[in-house]
Amino acid sequence: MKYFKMEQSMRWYGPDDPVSLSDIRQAGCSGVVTALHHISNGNIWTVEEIQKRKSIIESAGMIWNVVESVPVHEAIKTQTGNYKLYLENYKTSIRNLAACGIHTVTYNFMPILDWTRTDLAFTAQDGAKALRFEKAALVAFDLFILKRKNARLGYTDKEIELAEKRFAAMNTEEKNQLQRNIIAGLPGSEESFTIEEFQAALDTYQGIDEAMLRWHLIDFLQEVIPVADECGVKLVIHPDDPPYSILGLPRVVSTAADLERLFTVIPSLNNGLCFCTGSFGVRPDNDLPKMVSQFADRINFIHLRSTKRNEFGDFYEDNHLEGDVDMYAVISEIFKIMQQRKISIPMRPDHGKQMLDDLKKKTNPGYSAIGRLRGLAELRGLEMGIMRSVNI
Ligand code: DNO
Repeated sequence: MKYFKMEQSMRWYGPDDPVSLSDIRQAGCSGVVTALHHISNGNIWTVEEIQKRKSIIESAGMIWNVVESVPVHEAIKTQTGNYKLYLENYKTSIRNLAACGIHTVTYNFMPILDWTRTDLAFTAQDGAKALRFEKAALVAFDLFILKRKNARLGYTDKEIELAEKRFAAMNTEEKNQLQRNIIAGLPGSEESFTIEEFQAALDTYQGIDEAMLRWHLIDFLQEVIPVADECGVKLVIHPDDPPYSILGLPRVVSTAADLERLFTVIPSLNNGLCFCTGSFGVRPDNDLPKMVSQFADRINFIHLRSTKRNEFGDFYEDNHLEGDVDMYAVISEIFKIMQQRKISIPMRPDHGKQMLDDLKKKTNPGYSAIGRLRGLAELRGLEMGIMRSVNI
């Protein structure tokens, strides 16, 4: 009996990525997930540029199976300035990708910041380095570095007290590092800010609450999904990371209820989901295996990783089969939906610790070769175990 398995893929940041296509191939991948990072946000991805990237990947013996991401310009999220032009450009990029045979496109709708961590080199118990989000550090940044107006109103007295202590214990370099980690742009986020620029960006969200941002997302989808339908492209939204509001900014893609609304308003199956276990898994009220079955026909791309949270709202990125995510239960559900839909869904091991030889190298935080290879190897082993047990 032939079973459908996840399509093993890895993210590649393009020709400047210290991890090469040959490394990715040796890790056992057939798919490469990438983006044209050199095209600035809002501009058109031309057929020529797409083809160029595609042929580099194909010459290395793999396929460009998923775009991550065609970023949504801030003006579209706030519906200001030139946003209509950016919407048209977005549609053109989708059409051009389809013309080149690339049919899965990831995006997110997080205001200003893409994913956020406070510590990019947290030493885990085993000596490897992991990414971490520490609530007290984020609150300290907000109150004492950014000094956002009325920020205190969003925190409890206890949270403020912890942040004060945390900040008092930091030296200048640690404060600078914290600021860089939060606003200087993690790999894959297309924007980078100074404190002044960041404050100006925050100001553009004055008056935009959750309800309004949700409408802007729906308006965006109402424009682009018909184009996706016309050219057979699956758009997949990446959830908020972390999956709740930070720095007073609204966030609308954090829970099953958020997704349900989006899919009800725009039912086309090309209005899809990038199921990121690491992002959703930070909230204990997100039941991941249940969400896989609830959104079975929407999931067209999968990010697998696991976080470990504590009672203060901190979390760090644990080994892929450890932490709070029940990876066995998640992959079992994914395996089931792939057989029902009779498709292989592209999957990438999301992030990985910096470990072994990579500790001596300059790597993109979360995207070192060896940590991700470890994750991928464990995940495919788990999938094989699940497959062989249904086979018996
Ligand atoms: C982080 C990534 C995100 C993701 C975007 C999708 O490691 O998962 O940067 O690519 O949010 O648009």
